[in-house]
Amino acid sequence: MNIKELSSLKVLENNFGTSTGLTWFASGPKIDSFSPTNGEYIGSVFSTTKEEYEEVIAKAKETQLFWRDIPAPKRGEIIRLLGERLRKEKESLGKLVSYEMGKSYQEGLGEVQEMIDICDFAVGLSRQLYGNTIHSERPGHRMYDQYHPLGVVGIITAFNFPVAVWAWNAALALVCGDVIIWKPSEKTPLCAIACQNIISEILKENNLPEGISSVVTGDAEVGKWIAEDERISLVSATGSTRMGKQVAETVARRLGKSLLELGGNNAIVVTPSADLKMTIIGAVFGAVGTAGQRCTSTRRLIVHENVYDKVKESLVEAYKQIKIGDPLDSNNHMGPLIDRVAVSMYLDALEKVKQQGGNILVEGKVLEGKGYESGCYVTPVIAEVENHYEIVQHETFAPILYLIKYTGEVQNAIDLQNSVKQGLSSAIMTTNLREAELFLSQNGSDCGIANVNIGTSGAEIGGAFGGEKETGGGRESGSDAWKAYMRRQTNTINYTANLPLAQGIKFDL
Ligand code: UN1
Repeated sequence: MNIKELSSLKVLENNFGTSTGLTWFASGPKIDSFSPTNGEYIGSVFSTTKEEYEEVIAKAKETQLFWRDIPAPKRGEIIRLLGERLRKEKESLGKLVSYEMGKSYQEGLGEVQEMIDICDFAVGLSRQLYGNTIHSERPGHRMYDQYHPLGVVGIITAFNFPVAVWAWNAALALVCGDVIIWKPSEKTPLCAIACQNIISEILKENNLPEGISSVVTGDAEVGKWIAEDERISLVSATGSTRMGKQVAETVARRLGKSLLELGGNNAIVVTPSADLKMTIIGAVFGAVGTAGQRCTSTRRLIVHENVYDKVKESLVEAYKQIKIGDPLDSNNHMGPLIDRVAVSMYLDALEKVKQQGGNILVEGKVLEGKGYESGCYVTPVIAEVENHYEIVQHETFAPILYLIKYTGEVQNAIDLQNSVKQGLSSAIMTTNLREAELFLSQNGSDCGIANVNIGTSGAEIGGAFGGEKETGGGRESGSDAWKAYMRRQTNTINYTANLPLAQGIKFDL
């Protein structure tokens, strides 16, 4: 791809990795960005030094006092403009995502669509930051709760959704009256620069000050500064469970708030009554979409013995059709993994599957030759395994789909589905109402997302997104996820000349 096509995003105009909203600076070690699609060097950014970080946080802190005073619907107007600008930049930003991260162009566009959708959602939300009115137990008293801006929000994002996850957090936090500091993955710094350039123009056009939306770049050390920083009220972190545990511990030590969206080990349960055509499409997209690097990717297929052989055959057949190659070429279904480190993790996992007794149905390999020069293209794998294998219990960020057989009642499949440490996304394919309802009941899936007759990935922004157990418990995006970005206050007002105490306590002087 010709990177000049992306000139509207200004990603190559400067190579500073720090921004306080309107201006760019930074002088720390260089981060180079290479495209996994062809191995070519795209550009570099200078990472943020500790002194520069201090400058960013001081500015953010100061500006939050200004921003929290702007009426929420007016803040919403800025997000409306952001959504408008994203509509204009959808193709160019989608291309950059595809080129720098390696997901298919369709999925790159899908990611930008999520950004647009969350902006629309946040604009409406800016007039709906409701609290409840509560009937007081005391005469002449009124009670209600209200939500105030929280302060500075730190956003740590992963490479796999290099723009959308920032937007989920940014759009909500900004309408809620918070200011934001973003630390993107060092694997996709140019996507972050593009987003920051987009929001920066809107801030400039509206004469808004520095410090509303900032970016800092660097490795885990920069993430640690954010997690340790008492001036940051909420740390929203998306990534591996390992990273999330470190962030959670550090933030908890200072009793700060964290919002964690970590690993998944997502399964689709396929019951005897499942529509198999739908099942195969849902499972294949879930397993190979984004080359298996979504946190909602389908990792396990738990299939009833009555339909097991049929599902197995259809899947193997479907995998033969998958075209792997340049993600910007719309004929291809699957692009590369993010880098060679990811490739070696994939190979390592395949080794373990074999060692632990798995039966490989569709072999995995690293592709070589024309078009595959980056060394990041691999083939998607299907392996027959048992759920308790150590490797199956782990999230491997690669296109490896595990096939697991269950017998008897659907409860047995649900138990297998729940027998992992992660709890993000889950699905059941069934036309049996009893099975579907059981799966969604308190005795069913223990995940934050539970679907019927759709796959595990591709959640809409309107629902709260996140999961339980080692997935971290946070909820981002739709529904009432905004509440995490605000502080709640309960107010009681006495409009009488008496002072009755709650709980019926008598206290006279
Ligand atoms: C992620 O993988 O970090 O459900 C987020 C999906 C997307 C979000 C995935 N809406 O696949």
